[in-house]
Amino acid sequence: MLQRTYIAYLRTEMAQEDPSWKIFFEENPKPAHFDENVKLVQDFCQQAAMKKNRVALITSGGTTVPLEQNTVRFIDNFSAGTRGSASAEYFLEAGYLVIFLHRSKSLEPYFRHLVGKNIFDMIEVLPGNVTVGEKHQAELGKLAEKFQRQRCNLLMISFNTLSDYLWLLRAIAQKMQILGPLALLYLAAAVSDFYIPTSQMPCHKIQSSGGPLSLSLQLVPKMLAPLVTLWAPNAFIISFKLETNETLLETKSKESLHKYHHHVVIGNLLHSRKVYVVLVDSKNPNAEEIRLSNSDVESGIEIESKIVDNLKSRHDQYYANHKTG
Ligand code: PAZ
Repeated sequence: MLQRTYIAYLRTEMAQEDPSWKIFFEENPKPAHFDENVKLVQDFCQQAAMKKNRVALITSGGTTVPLEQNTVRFIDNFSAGTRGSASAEYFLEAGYLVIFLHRSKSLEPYFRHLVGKNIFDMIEVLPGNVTVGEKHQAELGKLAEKFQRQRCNLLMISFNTLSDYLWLLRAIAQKMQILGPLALLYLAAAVSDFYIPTSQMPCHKIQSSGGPLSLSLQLVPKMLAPLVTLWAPNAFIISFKLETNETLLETKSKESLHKYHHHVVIGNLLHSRKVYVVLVDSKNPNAEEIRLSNSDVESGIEIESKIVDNLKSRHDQYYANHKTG
């Protein structure tokens, strides 16, 4: 026990001494509406802490990396927000309050079910009367009922750029400290590993008259280290690892877990992410797999329902251990 505490102390010292993440925040200004958003999060967490509610921070969607300060062009990270928005619904159904930190205009809980549908095909317009068409009533009614039941339990905060995301992630994690082990962080957003510091970005649109463009991108400091040790030291933390090469999936997920010492890494592959994930933790040498069968998929089961079930049990255990010291 003493040895574990000492190791945790050393990690905290190391994260504190590593200047790279601090420099990032010094060099990149905070996003618009930052203070208002942080106040919303603070109030949400204070209410939850008073009622001893569990709160899940879910990050979702991809970050952008602008190439110009007045941004016309940017580099994007792949993610539609399916994982995050679906998971948010399952965490809400499991009794969590949810802070949904998502890329602006990516998929959102409940509303995701309407994407690709034409609202004008769903309504009937008669003189002086607009109603939902009969064949859509059951589906829309069920969705609206679920959303209305959960809307007070859901706080939506949005980002666009990598820098917006990191500023908000740090502030939200810090505000969640008040919840101790009731807090769960589920980091599903696809976050760029490379960026251009504001000081090195041209102010105006890059002109093609300057010839072919060469870009030099800096490495983004690894924020999981300060997140785990300094910003959210008592929270239950889950990160995702996206790979395209199956042979690397488990090793890369384990490497991440051993480097940052958080609780679970969920590995997924770009093309099978909706039906297959591996979960690694520090207690089990073997990874746990979650795989949907064809019949699961046909009956509309989403892999996020199984991921959230699995994580809820792990969080129960973590919370129980924390309480007994
Ligand atoms: O949003 P989506 O469902 O299209 O994709 C989800 C995902 C693949 C971005 C997510 O599961 C994930 O792996 N996020 C972490 C990505 C990363 O390694 O940075």
